Amino acid sequence: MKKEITSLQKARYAYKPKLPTALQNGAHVAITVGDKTTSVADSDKIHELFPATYGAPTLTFTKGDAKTTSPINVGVILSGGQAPGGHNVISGIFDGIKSIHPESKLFGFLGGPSGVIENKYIELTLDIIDAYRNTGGFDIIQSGRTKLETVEHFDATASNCKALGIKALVIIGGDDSNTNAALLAEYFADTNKGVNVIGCPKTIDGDLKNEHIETSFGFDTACKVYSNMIGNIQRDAMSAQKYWHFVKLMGRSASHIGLECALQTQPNITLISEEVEANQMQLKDVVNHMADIIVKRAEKKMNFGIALIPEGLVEFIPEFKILIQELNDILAHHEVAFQDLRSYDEQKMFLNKHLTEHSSYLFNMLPVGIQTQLILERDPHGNVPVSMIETEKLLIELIKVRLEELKEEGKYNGKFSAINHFFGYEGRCAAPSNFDADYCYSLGFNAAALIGAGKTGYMSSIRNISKPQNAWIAGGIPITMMMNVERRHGHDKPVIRKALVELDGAPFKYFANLRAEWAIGNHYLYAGPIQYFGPAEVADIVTRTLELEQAGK
Ligand code: FBP
Repeated sequence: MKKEITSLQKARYAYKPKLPTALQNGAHVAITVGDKTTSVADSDKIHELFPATYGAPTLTFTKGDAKTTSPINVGVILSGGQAPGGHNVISGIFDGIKSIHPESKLFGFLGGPSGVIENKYIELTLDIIDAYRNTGGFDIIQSGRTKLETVEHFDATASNCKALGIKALVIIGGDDSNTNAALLAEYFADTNKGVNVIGCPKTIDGDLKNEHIETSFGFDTACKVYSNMIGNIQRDAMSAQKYWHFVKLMGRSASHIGLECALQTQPNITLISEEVEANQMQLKDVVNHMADIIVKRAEKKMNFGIALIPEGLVEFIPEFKILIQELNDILAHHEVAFQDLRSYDEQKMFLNKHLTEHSSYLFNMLPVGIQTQLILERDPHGNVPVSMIETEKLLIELIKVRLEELKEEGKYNGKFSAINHFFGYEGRCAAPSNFDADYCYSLGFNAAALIGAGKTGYMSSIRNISKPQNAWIAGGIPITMMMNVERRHGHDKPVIRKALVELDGAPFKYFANLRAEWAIGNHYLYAGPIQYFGPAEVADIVTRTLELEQAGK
């Protein structure tokens, strides 16, 4: 049966993503070499761990002249959670290496990093690429969370790449996957494997960013999808005037998604995990803060509202942070013994034996549902699956109790009826916005330029991205520059430093100035669905975060 496609998909196939000027002649570029770099912290340790790749300079590209070169075979891996625009990164790599030499080949390893270890791959031909241009999802080769970490993994990767004549491997991933790209690049350089490694910054979470990586791809589209949904709920709340909607938003640790959606929709309450931590707020403080706003709105006969809750909140509430660290260490150091325990009661006894007194007290106070969610299996990078922790439900229950207390004290006379939502998967595979379509294609094409220049251990970097594409700056950033040492899985590890919401940054300050008004008045904004066609001020807008961060630059 012929595969059916929608009219929109057909129209999107025809969309030609825009490239920065430096890449408009092809992936042959002229290179300006910047200063040697150091890591963001723990430089001695990172230097010691990455002797072959540490300290490389930043690179900036301008248009180059076409040269006679030989074909280059390249491998690509999609790693970690889906993010809109992954297919465009791949089509950018494809078109980029073909611009270097028409006989260059692109191989896609299937199912994430495990594909390269197990040698599962397909050759990505023009027909395949054309069927995925400007589409959402990672289904072209699928993704996975396997961690490339052991020497066996590295050796298998090298020999599988070599068998296909692959000279460079592109890892499209978040902070953890790009950390692994750096480890792989180092190992290959140290052992002269003849395979280079390039990273591309992916994650809807928006937490892989710094001076040179201004945003990770997918954040723009995902936030626009969630903001549209939040706007729709706000309209419903205004219409019915009877529900409080508690919306948990994906984003793992950082609250970038929550903050961006707040800027796009102006809801009544938005919790920012980084602020909760900075103010050392305990769970009861968070509950009281939310209850206070609910009471104030009830006094104005508004028993409805919207609250946005970042999914990583619990990891930032100091008492929970300690509890989670202790649970991580127990689960990492007693993995086998813990898995052998048959019932939850036995597991709980085991945990209580190893937790400190304070953490054990907190753990036992929590509803059983939350307890079991806190001990769900960590991903291969040691991350707690925060998307599974029903923080929004926990808050609703605790707020109900608090409002009852206030009622008894004669301080509240409203009605609290709450509905919980979780927005995450709804946005991760949306068709990329024009911004993400252009940015991702440019990141991929630029990765081809780094490969053509024979670089390794670099992340593809496109800067100045709140401006039109002609002003975008293409180049490469050594991955080691973004690294520091953090405790993961019970051990100190070199990792890319996560970019959390900066409380002295322009986006947070803008939000903090206005949130009191948003809390009590109804200043809701309705972003509407992503527009792929139409005037630039509707179809090509960037996130408010990027706009505020780059204002005046
Ligand atoms: P990445 O960091 O891999 O980009 O993942 C993003 C994310 O969507 C997080 O926001 C979320 O917590 C997590 O993936 C959920 O992943 P999974 O669906 O594998 O449980």
